[in-house]
Amino acid sequence: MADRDDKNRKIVFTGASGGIGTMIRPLLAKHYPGLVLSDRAKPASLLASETFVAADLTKPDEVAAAVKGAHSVIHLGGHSTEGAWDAILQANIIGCYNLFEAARLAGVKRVIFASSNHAVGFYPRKRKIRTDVTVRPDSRYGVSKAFGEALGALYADKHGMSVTCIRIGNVGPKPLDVRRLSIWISPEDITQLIRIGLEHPDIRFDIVYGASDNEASWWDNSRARQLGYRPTGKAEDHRAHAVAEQAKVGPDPVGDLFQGGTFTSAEFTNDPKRAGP
Ligand code: 15L
Repeated sequence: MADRDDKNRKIVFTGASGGIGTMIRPLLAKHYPGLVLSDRAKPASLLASETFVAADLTKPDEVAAAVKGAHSVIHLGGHSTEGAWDAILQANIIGCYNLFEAARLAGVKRVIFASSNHAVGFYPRKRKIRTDVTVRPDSRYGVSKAFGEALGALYADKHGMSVTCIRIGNVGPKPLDVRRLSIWISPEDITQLIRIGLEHPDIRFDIVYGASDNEASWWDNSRARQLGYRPTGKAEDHRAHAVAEQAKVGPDPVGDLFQGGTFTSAEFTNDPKRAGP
C-alpha cells in the first residue's frame, strides 16, 4: 500500500480546534506525527509533533496556503450544527467548495469529509438505511452535508481524488441521550474510520456511517466493515447514562419519529405523516 508506506506525506486537518478535532487529535497524532492543524483559531495547545496554519474556509487564498504540499486532507472544518442560511452558505457550501478546489489544485490525493447523519435525518427511526439511500436532509446544515458529499463524488469521478465521506452520528465519550444510543461513535472509532479513509487502497468515493457498534443502530454500515472497520465502542454499555439524561428532557412529538431528532422538529410546519420517505 503506497499511501501507508509513505511516512512523509503531509496530512492537513481542518476544523482542528473544534469539538471533534480536540477529542481525536491525540489519537491521530499516534499514527500520523507531523499532522498540520488548521482552523480559524489556534488550538489552546499544540503537541510537539503538530504544527498549525490559520485559515478561514471562506477565503480561497488562505485555504490554498493551508493545503499546499498536502497528500491528504481531513476536512472537519465548517459550521457544525444548524444555523442561519448565511452562516451555512459561507462555511459549509462556499467553504467546502474552496477546500475541494484548493485540494485539487494542490494535487491532494485523499480527502476525508465530515458529513453528518443530518444529511439523512428525515428517515424514520423504524427504518434501517444503507449509505446509498436518497438524501433526506433535516436542516440547512443537513443540506450542506449532502452538498459536501456530492462535491466529493464530483472530485472523485472527475479528478480521481480518493474521497471518504463519514456520515457522523455523535462523537463523545458516551451517548448523550436515547437517540444517541443509535448513532453514537467513540473518539477511537471515528479515528479508525479516518485512518481507513487515509490508507485504504480501494477507496475512490465512499460513504460510511460514523457509528460505533451500537445495538440500536438505524444504519447498515456494511461498506465500512468491508473496508476493515472494526468498531470497539458499544452504546449499550452506557444505556443507563443515556436513559437518565433523556429523562431530563421532555418528549418531542416530531423529533422522536425521525433519525435527526431535534434537527427535524426545529422550524417544522408540516404534518409529520407527510414528512420523510
Ligand atoms: C451533528 O452533525 C452535529 O455536528 C452535532 O453537533 C450533533 O448535533 C450531532 O449531529 C447529532 O445528531 O447528535
